[in-house]
Amino acid sequence: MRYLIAALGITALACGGGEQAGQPAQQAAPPAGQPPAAAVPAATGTVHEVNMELRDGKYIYDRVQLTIKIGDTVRWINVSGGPHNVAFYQDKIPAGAADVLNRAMLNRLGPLNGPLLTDSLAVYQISFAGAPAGTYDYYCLPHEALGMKASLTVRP
Ligand SMILES: [Cu+2]
Repeated sequence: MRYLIAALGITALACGGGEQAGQPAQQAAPPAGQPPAAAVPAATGTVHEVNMELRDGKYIYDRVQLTIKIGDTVRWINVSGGPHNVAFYQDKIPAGAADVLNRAMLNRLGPLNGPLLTDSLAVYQISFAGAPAGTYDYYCLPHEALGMKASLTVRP
């Protein structure tokens, strides 16, 4: 997908630069408003926020249990006590979820393992478009031993 976007960008630049006054553009640009060729699972546009905090001496996700719908997005916010991250347990997610998550999670440290957020109020978000329904248990890599864990339920 990245390559496709890059190629389109170059094409657009080449067209614009090569265009002479009084000459029609030679290359037809892809029709505007056309959906991308690849099938992209539908996103609902709903965003759920989960704060990651050090509160009363405990490292927490402020929503230990959160239920969302397939296609929703979850946004984690580094409020205090960081660095924090979001890492899913390989054996505590539905069948087929790992592939979806590994595609949806940007800048991963490794499989199912999101980047460490160090900046105050830094955010990390994951789209659950195309994700299988079920329970997703996750933890914070730096604070797992201190009990920083939570669970998402994804509903159809
Ligand atoms: Cu943490």
